[in-house]
Amino acid sequence: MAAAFARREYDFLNELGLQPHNLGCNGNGVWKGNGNTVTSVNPANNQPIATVVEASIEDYEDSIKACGEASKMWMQTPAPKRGEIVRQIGEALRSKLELLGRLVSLEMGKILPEGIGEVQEIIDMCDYAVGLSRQLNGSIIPSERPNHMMMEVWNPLGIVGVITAFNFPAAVLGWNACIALVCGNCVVWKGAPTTPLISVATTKLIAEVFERNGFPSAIFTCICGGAEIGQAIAEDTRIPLVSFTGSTKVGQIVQRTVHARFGKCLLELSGNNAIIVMDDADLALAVSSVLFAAVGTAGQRCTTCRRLLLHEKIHQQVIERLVDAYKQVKIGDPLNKDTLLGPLHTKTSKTNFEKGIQMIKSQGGHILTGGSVIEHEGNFVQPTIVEISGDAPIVKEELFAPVLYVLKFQTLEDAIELNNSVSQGLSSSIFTRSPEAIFKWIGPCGSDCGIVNVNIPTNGAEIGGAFGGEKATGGGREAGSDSWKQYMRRATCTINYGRELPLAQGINFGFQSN
Ligand code: UN1
Repeated sequence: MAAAFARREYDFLNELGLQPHNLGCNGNGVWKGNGNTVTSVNPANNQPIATVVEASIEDYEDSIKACGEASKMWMQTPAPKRGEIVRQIGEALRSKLELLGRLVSLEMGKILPEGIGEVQEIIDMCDYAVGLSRQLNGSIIPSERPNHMMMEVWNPLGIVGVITAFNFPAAVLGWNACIALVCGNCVVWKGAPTTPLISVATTKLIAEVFERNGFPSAIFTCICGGAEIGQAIAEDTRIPLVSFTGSTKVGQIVQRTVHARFGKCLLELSGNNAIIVMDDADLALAVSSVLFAAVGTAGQRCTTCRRLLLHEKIHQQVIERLVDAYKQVKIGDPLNKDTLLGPLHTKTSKTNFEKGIQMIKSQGGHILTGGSVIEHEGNFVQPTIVEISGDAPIVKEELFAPVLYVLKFQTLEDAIELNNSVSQGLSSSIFTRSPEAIFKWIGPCGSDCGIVNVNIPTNGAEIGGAFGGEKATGGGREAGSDSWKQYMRRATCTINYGRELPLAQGINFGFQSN
């Protein structure tokens, strides 16, 4: 008889191909795992959900070999055919949208609509990538030489390593994998060690599509593991591109390692995102936006709003409305319909919140609401608003929790300067009705971030745009727009179809062979 999950409410995991004990590496079409056994824990009560056996370094080696083999076939498959496979992956995900969304909510701790939204984000990426598979266009460039043709051709890289974080355990994989696959690359994915069930369930769905179509499932390889596997990917010369999502600190190590072997990196690192509210802003719109941006996902998005910059004229009014809104936020089980704020992902996150609050107080911060952990078996904390000086060192850091710093300003220039005064440069937003302020904000002397919004929150980006940030956020761009170019190598081809050898720059080399 099949073993049963610890709780009946976890039985839905069967429908995603999961069991109480799972193997975490799909090398060569066979699930295996000879590494550490990790327990996936429900952040709402810190009770085990199921276990996963991670990959050992030997498992990693086998899987990469199989992936490399599969790569030869995949890169020669016509791009629109690759798009067709990605279309079917989108369909497979659609058929499990609710179930997979529930798993995201259960294992990561975000509320159910956000869990489902995350899976929807991969589906959107699939749709986008299907269209893209017929538009990986190169270009023809006028040659200065007679009877010469110059053009750019885009070819696959081979294998793309994708290392994702706990906070978006599914969507960020989608941004990278959908594009990488239509571009003709195989994918090696290492999800966060604390969300292995999402990694395994997602990979099972994807592997099934490849197998059904007669392709080796090693084209999409999942390797559950910790830092050791991450390091192996960063060091591996068989992986020309490593896309990494995580902290600036770890990202810097990944970048150094990958660059040391002349590999390419796509980094999506820490944010410290601000919302500016001008005195002409629609305050109702601003308050609802700040609530979603600062409290959504329990403040664990890289796009979470951490700094609220308020014009002095509306400063007090916005604080009052916001404190009132914060008090109404329902905290609880992320799977419950009314919950707006679920738990933090791990016990360590809860401890970091406590340490952060102590630091805020020691740096002169004044707590306007919240500021405490909630005594409960899960990792719950109160959504918190803090009044603090913009110079306090903690304001410059990314505390991955629902803590919002409120700062006051007098002019738009001051607000922009404050926005740009941190090392990170991911997302930013202004609330105003003034065209002058809007265009200044998005222009050369405005926000220095990769995402520059107007009258919407800092988070919740659509997949059609390029996603990523400047400065310590790492400079990478994922998802839409022309991000696909990073997943391919550009060949500049000059073809001489004449019988002469005219040289560029008019150089006469003075030799003619008969
Ligand atoms: C992240 O937190 O790593 O824009 C990504 C957003 C989401 C993605 C966040 N679409 O908030």
